[in-house]
Amino acid sequence: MRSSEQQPARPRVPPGQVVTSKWPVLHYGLVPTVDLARWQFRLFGLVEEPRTLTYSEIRALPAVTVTCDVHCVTGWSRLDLVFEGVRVRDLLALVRLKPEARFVLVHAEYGFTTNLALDDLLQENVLLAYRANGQELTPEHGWPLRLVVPHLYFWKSAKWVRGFEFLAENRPGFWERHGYHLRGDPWREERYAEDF
Ligand SMILES: Nc1nc2c(c(=O)[nH]1)N[C@H]1C(S)=C(S)[C@@H](COP(=O)(O)O)O[C@H]1N2
Ligand SMILES: [Mo]
Repeated sequence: MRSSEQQPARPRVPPGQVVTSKWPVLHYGLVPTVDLARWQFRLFGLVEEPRTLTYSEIRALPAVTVTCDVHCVTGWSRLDLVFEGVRVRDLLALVRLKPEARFVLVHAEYGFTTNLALDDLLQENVLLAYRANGQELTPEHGWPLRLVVPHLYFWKSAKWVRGFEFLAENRPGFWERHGYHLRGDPWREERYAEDF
């Protein structure tokens, strides 16, 4: 029994989630074949000057390591994944956002998209990752580059990312257009859009 004065400790896993010791592979469609020589990452939309980075430019940026838990909206959670890559905050220092930029549409291979508020993208633990658990990402987990947004459901962590489009208004991405929540906070069980 907890005393009436104490706040209950936050549980490790959000409501409705079951921990798995595996790292499931989940995505819509096929794993893309990527030609690194032609690969680029685009920062565009509401920026003063759009910017395109090559893969070696991304890999040359300062790397950070983030250990986090991930929560898939289908109900599994995987604890303590260790991602290594570029902090999105640091990457965005390379462009000047226009003041009206408040949202981001994340673009990935084959037209996959997901939307985020700029505030969510700028959280400290949000990475563009190229390594996980001490090894290069495998293609099925998003190599050569994936987004990792640990504080939101894992569908926001787009694999095979190719760019960020900065927007004044929130534009739903792939899963969001299919009925998933616009933000997707697992602690509030923001699984589905209210009006579906
Ligand atoms: N490009 C792309 N990224 C994606 C998806 C997808 O369908 N396409 N699915 C998302 C979902 S629903 C989940 S749970 C995670 C799964 O990542 P994992 O396969 O590395 O566990 O990827 C996310 N990123
Ligand atoms: Mo998911």
